[in-house]
Amino acid sequence: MDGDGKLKVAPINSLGDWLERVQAIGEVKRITAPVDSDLEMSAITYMSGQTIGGPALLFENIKGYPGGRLLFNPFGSSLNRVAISIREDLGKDPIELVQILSEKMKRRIPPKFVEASTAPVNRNIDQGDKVNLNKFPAPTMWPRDGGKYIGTADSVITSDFNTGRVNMGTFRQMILNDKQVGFYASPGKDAVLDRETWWAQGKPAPVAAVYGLEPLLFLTSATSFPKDVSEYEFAGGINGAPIEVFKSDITGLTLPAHAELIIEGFSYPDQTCEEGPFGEFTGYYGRPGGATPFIDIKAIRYRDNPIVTSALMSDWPANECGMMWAMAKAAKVWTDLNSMGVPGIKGVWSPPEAAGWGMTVVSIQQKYAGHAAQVGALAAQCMGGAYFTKYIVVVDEDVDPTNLSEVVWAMVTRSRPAQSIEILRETWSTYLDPSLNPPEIRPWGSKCVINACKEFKYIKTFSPRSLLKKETYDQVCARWTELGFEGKPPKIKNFEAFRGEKIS
Ligand SMILES: Cc1cc2nc3c(=O)[nH]c(=O)nc-3n(C[C@H](O)[C@H](O)[C@H](O)COP(=O)(O)O)c2cc1C
Ligand SMILES: [Mn+2]
Repeated sequence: MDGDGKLKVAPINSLGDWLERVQAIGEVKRITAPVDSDLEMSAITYMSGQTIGGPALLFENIKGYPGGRLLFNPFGSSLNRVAISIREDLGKDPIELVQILSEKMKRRIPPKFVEASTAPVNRNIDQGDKVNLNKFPAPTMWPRDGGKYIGTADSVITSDFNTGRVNMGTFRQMILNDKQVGFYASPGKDAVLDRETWWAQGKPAPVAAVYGLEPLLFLTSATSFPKDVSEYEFAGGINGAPIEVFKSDITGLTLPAHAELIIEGFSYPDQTCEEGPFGEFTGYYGRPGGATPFIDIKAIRYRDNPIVTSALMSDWPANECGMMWAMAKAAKVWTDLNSMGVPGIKGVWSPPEAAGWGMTVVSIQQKYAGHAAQVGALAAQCMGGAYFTKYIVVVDEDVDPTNLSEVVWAMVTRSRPAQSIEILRETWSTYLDPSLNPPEIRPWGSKCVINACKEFKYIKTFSPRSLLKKETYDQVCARWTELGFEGKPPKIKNFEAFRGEKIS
C-alpha cells in the first residue's frame, strides 16, 4: 500500500494469481514428465532445493492422478517469493522486508463474506459416498513416513466453541483412507485448544483443511498470532484488503472462497488413529507414530483440476519451513517487541539455516543498563518467538542479524560465556525436537539467551572496531576498476567515526 491506501501491485486473490506473478520472474518450474508421488516428487524437490533461491515446482503429470497438479515448496528458499506473497516489490534486503512485514502484521482487516455459490472453490462439492480423498495427489515424502501427507502447506480451520473465533493453523495431515485424515497438532497449538472446547461440551469439533491455497494464507497459518484473534484478520492486514470467505453450510466454519481444495468434517474426542512418523522441519523424523485424533470428512470442495500445495520438510535449504518461517517469525517477534514498547530494535532475524524456527537474532541500539538482557528475555518468550526456539542472540546495531558470519563474530568478540548466557527452563517446545530424550520429557524444552552486545557498563571504553574511514572507502570505490578489480566494489556499512581525538 502507498500513502493514499491504494494497492501498489495487482491484487493476488488466488493461487493462480500468485503463480502468474511468480512465473513472470521465472521462479516456477513446471514438471510435465511423469513422476511418482511415492518418494520421487519429494526427492526431486529436495535435490532441486539444494540451490538457494531455486524455483517452486509445479508437478503436472503425477502417476495415477490424471489431471492432478501439485505445487511443491511455494516459498522454498526464495526471498522473491516471500516478497510477492506479502504484496511487496522485489529487490529489498531481507531485514527491510522483515520490517515491512512486521508493520503489516500490526494491521487487522476482517474477512469479507461472499455468497457460497460464487466461491470458486465450490465449483465441485463431493459429499456422502462421493467423498474420496484419494482422488487428489498426495506425496509420501520420506522413506519412513507413515503414509501419504496431503496436508503440509495447508491451513486447518477450527473455531473456539465459546467465543466463535476462527483459527487458521498449518498442521500436517496424513491420509488414512478415502474419508479420513489424521489431525496431528502439538500441545498448546490453537487447533488443539479449539477442538477441546467442543469436546468439553460433548460435541464433535468441526474442522476444515485447505490443501491448496494462496501462499499468504499459508504464511499466516504457520505464524503464531494472538490466540484470541483470527488469522483471517492478519492475512487481510498484510493483503491490504479483506480475504474473501464464505460460511459453510456443513460445519458452520468460515472458509476461503478462492482456495483450490478444501475438505471439511468433524473430529471426535474419543477416537484416534495411528499417525506418523513424518520427516519433519527439523530434518529428522519427529515423534514415533502414535494415537492422534482424525477428521471424518463430510465434504470436499474443489476447483476444476485443483492444485494441491505441499511443503517438504528437511534440512536447509530444501526446507519449506526455512525462508518463510525466517521471515514470518522474525517479523512477528519484531511486532511483539514493538507492542511491548521496547525501544532501539534495529533488526530481527530467524536464520533459515536453524530449521527456520530454532534461533532468533535481534540487533539493538543499547540505550540503558539491562536493555540487552530485557530484549533477549522478551524475544525468547513473546508469542511470536516462544515455540521451539533454542538460541536467542542479541547483537549491537552494527551487526547485521541476517548475516550469520557477523553474528558469530559478535558472539566470540563481545560475549563472555560466564556472564552473558542465561538459560530458561521448562519452556514451550514440541514432541518433534529430536534432542529431548528420553521422549517422555517432551514437549518441554529450554532456551539459551546470549547477550552478544558490547558490555553496556564499558561501552564507552570497549575496544574500538577496526573500521575503514569513509573517505578512504569512497576513494577506493572510485578507483576499483582502475585497480584491476572486476564488478562492483563490496558494500560496507560501518565506518570509523574517530577524527583524531585521543583514545583513552
Ligand atoms: C509446513 C508446516 C507444517 C507444520 N505442521 C505442524 C504440525 O503438524 N503440527 C503442529 O503442531 N504445528 C505444525 N506447524 C507449525 C504451526 O503451523 C504453527 O505453530 C502455527 O502457528 C500454528 O497455528 P496457531 O498459532 O493458530 O496454533 C507447521 C508449520 C509449517 C510451516
Ligand atoms: Mn492461531
